[in-house]
Amino acid sequence: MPKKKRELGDLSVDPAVLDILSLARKEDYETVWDRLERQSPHCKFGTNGVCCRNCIMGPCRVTEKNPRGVCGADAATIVARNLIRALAAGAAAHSDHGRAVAVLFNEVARDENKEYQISDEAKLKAIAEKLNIDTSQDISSIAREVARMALEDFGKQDEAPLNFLKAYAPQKRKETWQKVEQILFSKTDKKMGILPRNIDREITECMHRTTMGVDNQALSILAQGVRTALADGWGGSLIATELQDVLFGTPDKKVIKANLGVLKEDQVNIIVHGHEPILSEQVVAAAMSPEMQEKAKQVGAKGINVAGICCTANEVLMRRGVPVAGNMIHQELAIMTGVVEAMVVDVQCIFPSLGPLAKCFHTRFISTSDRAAFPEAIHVQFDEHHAREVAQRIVEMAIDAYSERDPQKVHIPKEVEEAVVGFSVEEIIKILGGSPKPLVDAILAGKIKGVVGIVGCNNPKVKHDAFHISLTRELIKKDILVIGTGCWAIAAAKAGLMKIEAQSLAGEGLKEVCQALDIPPVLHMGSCVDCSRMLVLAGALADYLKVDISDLPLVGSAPEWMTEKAVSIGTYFVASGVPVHLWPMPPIGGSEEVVGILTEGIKELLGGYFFVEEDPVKTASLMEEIIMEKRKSF
Ligand code: CUV
Ligand code: SF4
Repeated sequence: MPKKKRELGDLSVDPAVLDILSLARKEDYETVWDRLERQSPHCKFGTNGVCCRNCIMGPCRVTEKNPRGVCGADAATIVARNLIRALAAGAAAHSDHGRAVAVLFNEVARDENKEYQISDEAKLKAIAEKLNIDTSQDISSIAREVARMALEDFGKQDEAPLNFLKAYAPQKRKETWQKVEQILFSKTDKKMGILPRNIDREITECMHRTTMGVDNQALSILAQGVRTALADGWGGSLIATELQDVLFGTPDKKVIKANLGVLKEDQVNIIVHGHEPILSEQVVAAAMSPEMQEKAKQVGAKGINVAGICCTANEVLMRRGVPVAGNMIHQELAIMTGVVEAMVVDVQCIFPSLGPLAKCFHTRFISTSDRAAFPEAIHVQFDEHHAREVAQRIVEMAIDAYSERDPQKVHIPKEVEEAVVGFSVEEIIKILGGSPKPLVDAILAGKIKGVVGIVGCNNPKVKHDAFHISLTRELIKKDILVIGTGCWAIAAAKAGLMKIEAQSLAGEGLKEVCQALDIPPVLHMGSCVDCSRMLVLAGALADYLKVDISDLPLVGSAPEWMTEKAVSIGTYFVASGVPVHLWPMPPIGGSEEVVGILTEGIKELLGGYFFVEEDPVKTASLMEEIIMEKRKSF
């Protein structure tokens, strides 16, 4: 007997999603929600983090009656180890992306790659200045020096903190981190470093420490987790963002369109999905070329339409104004519209279900990265040294597919929204007239009570976009400015919260500030690696006021999170001094000790901490309380 399906209306608040989902049910296309249902109820040991598979004396599952694994590890050890393994994987994903950008940037700086160039010299100089590089040299010397310092952060073997962390983190926060290392040492007699030395090394050390019989104490394990998260936020992710801006341009304010309605019935539709703009920038450029547009006309299409999904979408919408077809949950649904000629992917957040699904349509599901293979995909190997050629080949494959489209299967939801996007820190400062002062003044005057950064993901366990949207609405009503990235940002764009008209949904104070600056009350700051932009913004405000980030009325949230990357992001915000809300509950419930450290103990040390809440309205109130408390001493 098949289980009873959840009511459609419980799955998403996005009408475009519900539209395609009813089609899916009619046509029997399988979705992420169907598979979730078949996986439910989930294993309790896994949910609580108390299942250990780190050696084959196990796997072990600890319980109250049976509190130790075969090696003797208790719940706290197992939960903490599992958590930082997930964190390390997340940090690895962001940082391996950052490495690819740094390696390419180094080649461009050395004139060894002509497919890409330095597009934003001003940004390059700004980065160089932070890194204390002599900016009176010629551009390529500056670039080579920046590249060297970036690559060094992936490979240096000394004990000094990362070059980029030293250059970018605000003064008071760096002092806090040093102080915390001293406190932990004096309290425990064990060195517990939290300042990252080398991005790869911290990830490796997480793996080393969590293998059988190494680090067996929750605090010690979690301290290494903090160090690894900081290596991501102020290292790998930051390097990705900064060097991508130099190569592809720093985002500025622009209007884009969002939701499945951006797909065009009379055009060749190409979806770029995944994470790295090194690929998607080239696909966008190739598709826009007169030559390819002409080829599309020859097969009877009016042109070529590129749209994005997930963080690749965020990258190309921030810099090129490319429309976004949807967030993580939309990936299968986009193919079900029947008008996607090619779904082009690289790495991260790409369902392996896409290959078999694409087979029900004319859609070419094209994988490109040597790090990622998918069942039933067509692999077109991307190569930075022949980027244009490969991108053109991909576009041609899409054009070829157009004539195979089955008109019977075409079903494009009508939903499209407008959004004002492109809020890099540089653009925000520019809009403020060149300094953070007007924003700080608005906060001091109470027109803006504080700022909440929302990030990350959709998770089919949570009603799609519902938490993102109601939390955002509640916050702006309370005069709290909302900034953010990732799939949250796409949710907000689709819901119309990034339109200028959304000012009317804000409280009086926030509305006044947004009207004066001509910005929406909800700011799109980019992709997940661009969470580093939020760190940089927080750092700029802290340095401007000569305080620590933990003194500022800032709160973070990942209300529909699912990836390991979100564990890393949440932790680097906490470690940078920001309280962070999470929903769903992370898999740590099996150890009171770990829960205690992450929700309380860490607060005294680093200022930030985690809290969990299921209800968006309550979450907004809790955030307001935190912000009002911080404002007292501010
Ligand atoms: Ni990297 S990590 S679902 S695309 S935000 Fe989207 Fe953002 Fe989470 Fe993945
Ligand atoms: Fe079991 Fe210990 Fe091996 Fe984990 S490391 S599987 S707890 S014996």
